[in-house]
Amino acid sequence: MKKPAKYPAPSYLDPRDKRMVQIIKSASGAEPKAVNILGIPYDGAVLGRKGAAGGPSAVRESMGSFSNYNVELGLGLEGARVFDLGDMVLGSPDITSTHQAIEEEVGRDIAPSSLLVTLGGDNSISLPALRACGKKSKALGLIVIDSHFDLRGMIGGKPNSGSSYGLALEAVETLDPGRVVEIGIHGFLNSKSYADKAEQLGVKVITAEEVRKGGALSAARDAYAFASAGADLVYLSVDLDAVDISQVSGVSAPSVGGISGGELSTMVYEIAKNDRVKAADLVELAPSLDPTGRSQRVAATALMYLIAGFASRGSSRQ
Ligand SMILES: [Mn+2]
Repeated sequence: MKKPAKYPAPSYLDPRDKRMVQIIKSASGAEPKAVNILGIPYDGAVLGRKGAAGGPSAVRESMGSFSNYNVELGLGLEGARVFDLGDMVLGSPDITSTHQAIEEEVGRDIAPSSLLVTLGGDNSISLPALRACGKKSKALGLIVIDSHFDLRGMIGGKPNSGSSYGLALEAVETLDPGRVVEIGIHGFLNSKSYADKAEQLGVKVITAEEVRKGGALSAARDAYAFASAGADLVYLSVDLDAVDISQVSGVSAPSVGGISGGELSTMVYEIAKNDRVKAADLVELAPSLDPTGRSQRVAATALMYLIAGFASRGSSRQ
């Protein structure tokens, strides 16, 4: 069961400026050759501060501010096929059964030649989404943009918002750590034990400082080359806490020294241009923790660039 998505009405009507909210349509099921958006308003597994259940509706609200054209990219989204499947209705306090429901829904929503974007929700939702993608692929690749490794195991016998990639590497047979990249790791935010685990597994790490020094475009290209080698499906997972606290404070664990919202947009655009990227998530936005609305704007901007990347597929602009 899903609750229909709600977008704001355009604040003005100008026939020469079609707004993005006039382009996104509701759909009851995933459409082929389209960006399909699914809300997962769940924060029952967050290790820190709650609020991510408000993420999907806050991102949609913020979409009201966008036109459909991007001067820098020379790209218009007027003809883009973008559908919103609505929000999952998740009432159970039980994490395992909630994750099962998410896995089944994501499995249904990966359509041919489409990109599914799930709006979290806490970072725990990446695990059932990866399990669903594992069943759709012979060789799965994973690109993570996050301040944290999230390579933990279960805590108290349960998955949590810091365990998604660690548990996915155990549970998803088609996910080889040699096709996993983590971008944006920085600061005093991770233990040595998990840094060692990443290295031992062969996970590629691109730190926030390396993104600043080498540029977001090159980081995204390196990451995609690594994650897609031999893969038939690549999953992109974006934890908004990768972005510096000056732009994103509305997350469970805000970080100083993170990447910028612009760098995030550049990276998700570059990665989403590739056909094999069939699913992505934007997680951890907790709008109640940022009354300025800035964090939700960063998240909505990242969604715009994911849509733009998809719309650029097959064009000469690649
Ligand atoms: Mn994180």
